[in-house]
Amino acid sequence: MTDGTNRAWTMAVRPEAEPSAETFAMTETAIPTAKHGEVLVRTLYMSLDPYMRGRMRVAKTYAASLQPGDVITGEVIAVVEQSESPIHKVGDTVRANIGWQEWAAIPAHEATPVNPDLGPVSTGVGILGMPGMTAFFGLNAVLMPKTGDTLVVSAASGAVGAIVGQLGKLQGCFVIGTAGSNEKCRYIVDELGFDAAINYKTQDISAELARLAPDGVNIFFDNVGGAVSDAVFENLTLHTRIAICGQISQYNDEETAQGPRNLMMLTRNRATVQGFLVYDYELDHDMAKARMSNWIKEGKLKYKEDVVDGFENAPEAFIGLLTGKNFGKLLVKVSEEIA
Ligand code: NAP
Ligand code: FER
Repeated sequence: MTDGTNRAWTMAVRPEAEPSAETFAMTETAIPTAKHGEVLVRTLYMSLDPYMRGRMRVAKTYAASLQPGDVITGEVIAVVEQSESPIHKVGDTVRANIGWQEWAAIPAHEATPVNPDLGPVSTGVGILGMPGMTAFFGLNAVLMPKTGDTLVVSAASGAVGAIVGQLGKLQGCFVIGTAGSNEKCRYIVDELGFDAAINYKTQDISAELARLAPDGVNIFFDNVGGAVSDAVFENLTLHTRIAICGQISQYNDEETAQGPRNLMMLTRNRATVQGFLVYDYELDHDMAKARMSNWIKEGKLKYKEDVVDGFENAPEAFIGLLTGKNFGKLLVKVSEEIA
């Protein structure tokens, strides 16, 4: 039960490189009450995602930067505890952008219902939420795979990458993933059915790609940038298509991003590079969620969650996300469904 306190994590100090414990501060306030048209929600799971690092820097982007003292941005899965709106009733499970906090009173229309028939509610911020939609639309709408294509995906054991590789297999691609440990590499091949994996920390990525894909890489779903991207660029083929989903290897660099360093490879191969954001395809998300939910139920699609227990552990978990400590979609479990 609650003691009436709402804990929140704020950005205390803007990080200059890797975030550290000093980046974050916990605040305690009274749990608010919902006013007319609002709902009071209690957080079950917080989603920790790489984009949050971007919000901590001063940058011109589609979303405003965090200022010192602001609650860290983020989506949560929550339960409605009080409703002053006909849109949601007490006990409903919803997804909401309330940031890293245990409770919030928000306009009812800012809480999105999570359909429990599609899967466990935590998947609403994972495979059936933002990361899953990123995989689905980045692959299908941007890269448009064809049967027989060789697909390379980086950060392949992660929330987005693991889904990209499996969707690629369902579409008849030869799928190679890169990941940062032998355990992650074994997982994507043995459990998820990827054709091959490269440990980018211990193997010569470019040489391995040349061996595994002697005719070159047809499509590349890039989550990391840096040295991994450079190695893939050395193994392109005619008309390779590249989707820039993210560049996590650069997120802790305050300097302006360097590279890519070998753009002539695009010229030689008449290759195409396209960046995209998951929000570009929002109108089609429900269709993709229904389809992916069926594939999960049919055993065609697997997902792994890395659930860290306890609201107080969010900063440490987030720091680990930027160094590969997570294994699967990173979530923080904040409270039980039944309080
Ligand atoms: P995730 O892959 O579950 O976790 C991040 C992983 O990145 C880590 O586990 C780590 O795996 C890898 N990593 C960390 N530092 C790295 C480095 N220096 N070099 C190479 N790999 C590194 O996270 P996610 O949520 O699925 O996000 C993956 C990417 O998608 C991120 O770049 C994110 O920004 C992007 N994204 C983009 C959109 C969009 O709309 N465009 C939406 C969602 C996510 P290893 O152990 O394998 O290194
Ligand atoms: C992400 C990385 C970057 C992401 C969004 C962005 C939703 C957007 C960056 C920008 O607009 O500058 O993982 O996920």
